[in-house]
Order: sequence, then C-alpha cells, then structure tokens
Amino acid sequence: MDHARSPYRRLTSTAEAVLNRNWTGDHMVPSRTLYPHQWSWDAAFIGIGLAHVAPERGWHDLASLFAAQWPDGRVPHIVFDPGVAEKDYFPGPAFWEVPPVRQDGRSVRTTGIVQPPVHALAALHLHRVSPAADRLRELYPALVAQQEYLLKHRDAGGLGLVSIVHPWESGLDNSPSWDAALARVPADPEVLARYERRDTSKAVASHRPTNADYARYIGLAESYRDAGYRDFDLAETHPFVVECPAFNALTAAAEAALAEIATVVGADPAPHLERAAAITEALVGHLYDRETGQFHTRDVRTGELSKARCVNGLVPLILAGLPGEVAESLVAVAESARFGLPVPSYDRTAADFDTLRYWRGPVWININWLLWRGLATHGYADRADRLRTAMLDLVERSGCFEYFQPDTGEGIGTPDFSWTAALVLDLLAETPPERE
Ligand code: 9WN
Repeated sequence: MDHARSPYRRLTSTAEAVLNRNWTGDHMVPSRTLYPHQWSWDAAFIGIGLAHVAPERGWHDLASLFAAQWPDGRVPHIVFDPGVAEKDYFPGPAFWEVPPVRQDGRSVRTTGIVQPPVHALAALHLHRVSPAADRLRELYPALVAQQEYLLKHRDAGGLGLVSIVHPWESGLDNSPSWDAALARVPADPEVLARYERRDTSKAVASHRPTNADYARYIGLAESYRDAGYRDFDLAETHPFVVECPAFNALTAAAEAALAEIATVVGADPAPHLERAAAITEALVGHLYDRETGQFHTRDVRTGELSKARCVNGLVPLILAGLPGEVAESLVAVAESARFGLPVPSYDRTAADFDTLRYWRGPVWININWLLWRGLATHGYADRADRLRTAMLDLVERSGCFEYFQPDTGEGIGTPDFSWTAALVLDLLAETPPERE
C-alpha cells in the first residue's frame, strides 16, 4: 500500500494505531473496553486487514484461535484471555462452564457456541497478500474440521444448510431476522436478576440489545450449556434453531476458499467445490424469496421464513456461484430505498427500523465489506467502487467505530473497533476478490 500517495493518509495511520493498541501480544481484542477477549469472526476480518500491515500478527491471531478448537471441530465464538478478570465481560468463562483447553502451553477457556466461518477466506487472503504456504498448510486441516462440524453436526433442518442455536452465533446479535423465532423463547426477567450485564455499563444502553433480548440470550445459552453443548435432536429439543442466509453464504464461501487453499497445499479441491455448489443451491432453493428479491432466515422448528428484510439476506451476493438473476435482484434491493449504499443492517422503511440499536438499523463495516466484494465478484465494478468510497469517507469522518448511525454517519458503539480498522486497511489496498 502506498500510504504517502493515498488520499486517506490520516485514515491509514488511525486504523493502524487502533490495531496496535488492540494487539495483546498473542491476539487482537475487538475492543479494549467492551470486548476484552478474542472473538472468532472478528479474528478473520482482522486478519484480512493485518495482511497488509502485519501479516505475522494475522497468522498468529488465527493460530491462537484455532488452538482452542474443540475436538469435534467447532471453533468457539470467544476464547477467553486468562489474564482478564471474570467481572470484565459477561457472560464470561464461569458462565459457560467449558473445561479448559491447552493452548501454547497455557490453559484457556472458551464459549461453546460458534460464529460464521470467515476464517478460510481470511487465510486465503493473508496468503495472497503475503504468501505463506506453510501457514496455510498448518491451518488447512483445522479449517476443514471447522466446516465438517458445521455441515455434519449443525444440519438440524436436514436441507444441507447450517443451523444456528443462538443469535450470538450469527454475529448479528439482535437482528430483526430472529424476532419471530425468538418470540417463542421466554424473556424471563429472573434470568437478569441472577446476573449483571456488563455491556450497558461500557456502552450506551439504547445502542445495545434490550433487557428482554438479553434475558433470552442468557436463557438460550444456559439451555445449550445444560444439554452439554450437544447437537443431537436440536430441532426437537432446543428452543431456537434457525438457518441464517449470511452464515450459510459464508459457509459456502469458506468451501470455495478451501478449494483454492487445497490447490496450494496439495489437497483435492473437488470436494470443496462440490460442497460450495450444494450449499449455494440449498440457499437459493430454501431461503430465497422471489417476491422480496432477497434471502430470509428460516425457522427450522416451524419451517417458516422470517418476513423481516435484514441485511443478512443480501450477504449471499458474495457467492460467485449465485444465479445471475438472484445476484441482480440482491443488488437492486441493496440500492433501493429499503437499504442504500452503505447498507444499514435493516430495512429503512420498516416501522421498527432503529437508527441506533446495534443490528436493527446501524451501518456495520464488515457486512458492507462483504457486499463490496460481492459487487466486484458479480461485475458491478461501479457500484463496488461507490460503496468502497462511501465506507472510507464514513470512517475517515467518524473514526473506527463499531457501527454508524445510518442517516448522520455518527460513530456509535465502541470507538476503537478492530474490524473497522482492519477492513479499512483492506479497502485502501483494494485487493481484488478471490474467486468465491
Ligand atoms: C457477543 C465482538 C462481537 C462481534 C459480534 C457483535 C458483538 C457480542 C456482544 O461483538 O457481539 O458475541 O457482547 O454483543 O454483535 O458480531 O463478533 O466484536
């Protein structure tokens, strides 16, 4: 990256400074204040940016995350830093009750849920920007095991799609995409009487999920935990089981990335390509709605598609194998009055669109970065360019915030947010997308 000639010179140094401050020596924290541990899909987005400025840190971050992978292949959504006190994040290791795993000679604890598998994409990106075939070779079996866990243990609906068992697994925690399914999960106020939320003491409460949602999150995590984090008979026994279009699109994109990685490490790319095609076909067959022109979340327990038009329903645009007319429709919806570039996290015309509350309206950079790549992949170069400039202008003006008010561009949530900083560095480098 030629920093000196970039029109965003200040932004480059701001983003690099955020990543330097959030590096612990072992891994990157999403935020020193709000998220003081290591998060799964954050590490992937962060690696994509670190590829340009500190690739060794990017590889190290991924390696330390995968060192906490469970024997069944699941990659936990949080790896807790043993040096951070229990009181500094809720729910912490004492809540999840997962036995410690050995990681680089020390003992670490994790959660028992997952997040979207963006890691193969990140590893391929790191290798393309800064070739490291050995690193790729070391990580490949772990990336394959991650996919096998999702595709074998989490196909609760039997359609060849991955189910999530908790809104936190989506990474889009309080998206309206889960409202219909969550309505059947009791919001027990007793649950919050037993615990204390930490997030609302570190961020503005009206920008975070509501107490009712939090009570449901805790109740769901408790029931999955108390069932031993087992994925057996989920659709019959667990109260929340849904197929998210973004999670599944990222799972298919991971298979496409693994096919490329396989060719580098001397493995067979064919099974990965087959799986990418099969997931894409299942997505289009079961989660796409021709009337709304976008994808929707399916509640596995009822078989119904959520009516909410959320940004996770546009993310399948990242898939090169998407039929042309579906891609065209997603682009039209993204540019319509319902969204607009950069896309907010929810339909602007919905009665409950909320410009401040987390995934119910604000603009997030990781999702827009995925759409930017999707636009480029499907040949919408002008739109991709417009979106890139809009994202860079937004972050230059407001800072590396966690999310942004969609009308004013004001930065909200935590200010020094790692994936915003990292993805800005990638946007500045303008690496062409891999063939997903
Ligand atoms: C729960 C760390 C994570 C992101 C998620 C985002 C938020 C956590 C929280 O922060 O979730 O996992 O405490 O709200 O929604 O996407 O990975 O940045």
